[in-house]
Amino acid sequence: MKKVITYGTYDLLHVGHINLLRRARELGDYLLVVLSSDEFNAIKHKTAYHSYEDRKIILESIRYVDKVIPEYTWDQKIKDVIDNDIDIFVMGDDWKGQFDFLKEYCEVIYLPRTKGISTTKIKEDLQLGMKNE
Ligand code: C2G
Repeated sequence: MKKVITYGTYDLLHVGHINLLRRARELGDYLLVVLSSDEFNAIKHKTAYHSYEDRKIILESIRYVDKVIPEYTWDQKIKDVIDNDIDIFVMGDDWKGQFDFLKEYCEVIYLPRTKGISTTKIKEDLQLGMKNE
């Protein structure tokens, strides 16, 4: 069984997230999502609208996702890859190169981001009373 791992906040779920999760899952047979805790989001200078618990329930309902565990620090990736017997690490290419240190432990793949959508854009557009054009 080929196991894939990916990380993220996954707040205000949108098609960019789904495209990433679908492509990541299609690279193997099992997808583990390591979901940023509310405390870790603060370290990333992000404030999620949904709590960790709600973001976890939402992710677990997605057909491409097999398991969700918490992300507490920048430094847990090597342990996560080893402990979960991971074959492939996947992130959107806004992170290109940032996680190449994992190549010692698994395949590292950066997938093209989905253009025109982001959680930040959703928040900004809503404040302006706009919809996604
Ligand atoms: N993504 C994407 N296209 C978008 C928006 C996001 O492909 N339009 C991808 C990102 O590249 C990332 C995943 O969706 O791989 C989750 O995005 P975020 O929730 O913004 O994750 P981020 O805050 O980048 O967390 O340790 C790593 C961090 O936890 C990554």
